[in-house]
Amino acid sequence: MKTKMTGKVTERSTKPCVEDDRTGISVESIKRAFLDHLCYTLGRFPAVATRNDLYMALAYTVRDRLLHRWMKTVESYLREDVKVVSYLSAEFLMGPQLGNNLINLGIYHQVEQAMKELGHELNKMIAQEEEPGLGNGGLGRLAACYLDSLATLRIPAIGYGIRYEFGIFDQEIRDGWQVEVTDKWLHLGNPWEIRRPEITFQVNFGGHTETLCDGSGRYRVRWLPERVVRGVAYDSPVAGYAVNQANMLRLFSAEACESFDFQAFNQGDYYSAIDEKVASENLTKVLYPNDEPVQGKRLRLEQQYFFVSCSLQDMIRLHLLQWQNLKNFHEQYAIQLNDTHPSIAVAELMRLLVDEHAVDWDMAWHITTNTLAYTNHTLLPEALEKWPLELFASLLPRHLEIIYEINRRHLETIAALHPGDSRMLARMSLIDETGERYVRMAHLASVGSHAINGVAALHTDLLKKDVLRDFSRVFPERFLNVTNGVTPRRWMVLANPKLAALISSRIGGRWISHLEEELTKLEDFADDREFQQEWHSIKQDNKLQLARMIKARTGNTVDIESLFDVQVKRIHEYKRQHLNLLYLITLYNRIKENPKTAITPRTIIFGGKAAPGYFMAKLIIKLINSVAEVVNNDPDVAGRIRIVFFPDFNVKTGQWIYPAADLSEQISTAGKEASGTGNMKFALNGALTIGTLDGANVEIREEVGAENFFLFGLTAEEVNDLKARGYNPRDYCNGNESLRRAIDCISSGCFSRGDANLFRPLVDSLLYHDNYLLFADYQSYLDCQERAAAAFRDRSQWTRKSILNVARMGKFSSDRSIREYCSRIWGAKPLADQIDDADLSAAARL
Ligand code: F58
Repeated sequence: MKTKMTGKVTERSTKPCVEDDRTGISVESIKRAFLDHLCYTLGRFPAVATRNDLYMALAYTVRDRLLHRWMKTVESYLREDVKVVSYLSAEFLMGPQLGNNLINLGIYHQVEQAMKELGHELNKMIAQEEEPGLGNGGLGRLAACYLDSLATLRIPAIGYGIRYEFGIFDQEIRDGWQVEVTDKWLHLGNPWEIRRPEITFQVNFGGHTETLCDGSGRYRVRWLPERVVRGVAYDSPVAGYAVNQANMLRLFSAEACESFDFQAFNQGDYYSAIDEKVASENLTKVLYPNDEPVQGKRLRLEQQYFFVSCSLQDMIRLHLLQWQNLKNFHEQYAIQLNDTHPSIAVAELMRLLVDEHAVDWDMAWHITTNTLAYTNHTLLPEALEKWPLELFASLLPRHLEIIYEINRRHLETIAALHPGDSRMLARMSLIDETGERYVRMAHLASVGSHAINGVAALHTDLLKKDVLRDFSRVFPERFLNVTNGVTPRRWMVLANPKLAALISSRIGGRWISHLEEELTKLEDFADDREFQQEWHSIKQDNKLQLARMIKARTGNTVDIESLFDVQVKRIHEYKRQHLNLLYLITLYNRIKENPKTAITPRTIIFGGKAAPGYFMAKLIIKLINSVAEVVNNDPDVAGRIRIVFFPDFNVKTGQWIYPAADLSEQISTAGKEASGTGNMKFALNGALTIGTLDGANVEIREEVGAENFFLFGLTAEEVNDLKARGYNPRDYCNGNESLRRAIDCISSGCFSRGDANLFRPLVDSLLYHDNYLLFADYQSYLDCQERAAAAFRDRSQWTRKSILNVARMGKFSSDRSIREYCSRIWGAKPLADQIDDADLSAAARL
């Protein structure tokens, strides 16, 4: 230990004046602050501190610096009378915070040095952090990237969501099967959040409504709930990159309104007295781990309403701190609905305005529709949320009344525009009455929003043609596309520091916050042999690092000279991990037929979680592991193909995996993947893509150039045509010898120790349905893989393509997406002033 445990400046300090230990960013200040937190926040002295203590002390040190910026930011909100963006999302997949915060605050190197001087390794402290897995996949991670960009662009914004006690499960692989283990991300404490016991809101459930006339003779409705839950805010600061600004993620946790039911307690029934407490707290206990909506689960609707109500009440509270009434609410707030999960906001904002704040209906509707905007993230019809009417009525009786009234007016408008078209009315109604009755949440969101967007050009097109066709015809002006993006701070600077440094060495560091303008400058170096060499050797370093992780987590040894061919994403039939497998089985069969066959050595890395109740997805994981076991252990293969299933793919492991990939698998059936964002993370880290014309792949290919992208498969239109003509997968199978052999292999038990039944459901589903057209795309995929393999053999050409890919990927920064949301949907502007140290007292109120 080189420094005394004291808040005073040490003898070794060279600075004449002492920096504030809560805000200072010199090595000395950081050391003092760290030791101070270790001692006085955690009650530990260095000699007995565990790795977690060290991580916590450092996290608190960093948080102080974030809070300082956050308070300054809030102060300038108040001063500048700004419009605030509220991003409502049931999921925020933030990933580990420490490393990212160090980068955004620009103190990575000072902190590394400070820790080194105290005898600690920063890397290990960063690795100690449990990631908050409060999301399932792309949608939740997109929300996190957007928070990063909002702060970086200095847009006043708040992320609103749910503080799940258990996030997405941890995945273990046992005997080749996925096993779900509960994610106890809070068990060692969460140093980033601040609980705000005084920022709480009541949320009602159930009961009934009654009408009354208020003092001024107005008709009013009162909701008499059966149950009341309290939502408590937890805030985590979100720093922008290289700016003096921090925004906030505000997550709500459910608590009982009274700790005990005193009546039951007095009667001596202790257990039923705490029943209600337990029931209330269950509300935010666990994230639903599905990548499709769980239809009809009461708790899920409770979660959605709970966080939406808390968030809207919070915005109204903040608004009324500054304004006398709510008439200009839509001028002060832009609320983005991240898919339909928060779409109950349409009815809740109306309820709060009309019932609680006595705003008349028309004015309330004007405010609501001008505040809300809706992003759709899926085209899969089965993924569109709808709630059984009975369930909805029993939980949210007042909201159903409001929805009926919205619907009445909405259908009146449609009827006036399309007289006599009763089928159109039925299709556009907020209530699905074709069988069991449902509330259609995408319809509710579309009617209640002034803007509706898809997340990639193709997706928005298909949305307009298909899922929301009627709405796009009636309200064409509401529809627009905002292609997704990812933050280069986490996905390049943090995940791939060596590549980031190499890029900066040639084009300077401005690219980190101006990706679109700056990254193209790399094109000049694509043919530079020395640069290619450096580029390649960084890829090899990243592959080596991943190889070590693979060894540690799976026991597999992989060769870093082989092509690292990676498919990491949720496991889903439409994403077609099993198409990748069919290719691998085909390669294997070729080797078995002729062990001398020349093939480009490949390491195929899969990763991803399956929804716990999604049988077919779990069977795909089992099949990957079963094929891996046979192929990896066959001496004929002689290391030319290695298949690895990397367990527990999440943000943290993603940060190791993307930078190490040579080839990125984006092979969904065209028309099914709304955008994809993994495709962007891979390409920004120098992987080439093998993919279909689906989601954002289309735009990635346009940007990087057709010659730098391995394209295969049917287009979305061809998929539809083929299905319309009548698709028979067996014809494809019988007509293609190598496909037939691959399928035979699986069904005869080659990969299941002779058990012909294990994979039968998968094989049968392909042979008899093949909903995602694997067989139709099989040959094209095979040919394309061969082209990729051949290209990889020419290192210099491959590296050139890799450089060009990165150079041309600037469009896919989430900064560009957020700029588009700001100008085209939200009408939000960056803060004008660079924040100074003005009086912070007003900020303290928030
Ligand atoms: C994803 N959706 C899309 N949903 O599949 C992907 O194409 C897109 O890039 C991404 O959104 C971001 O726009 C997605 O991740 C979910 O995880 C939902 C979670 C809640 C239940 C329903 C699915």
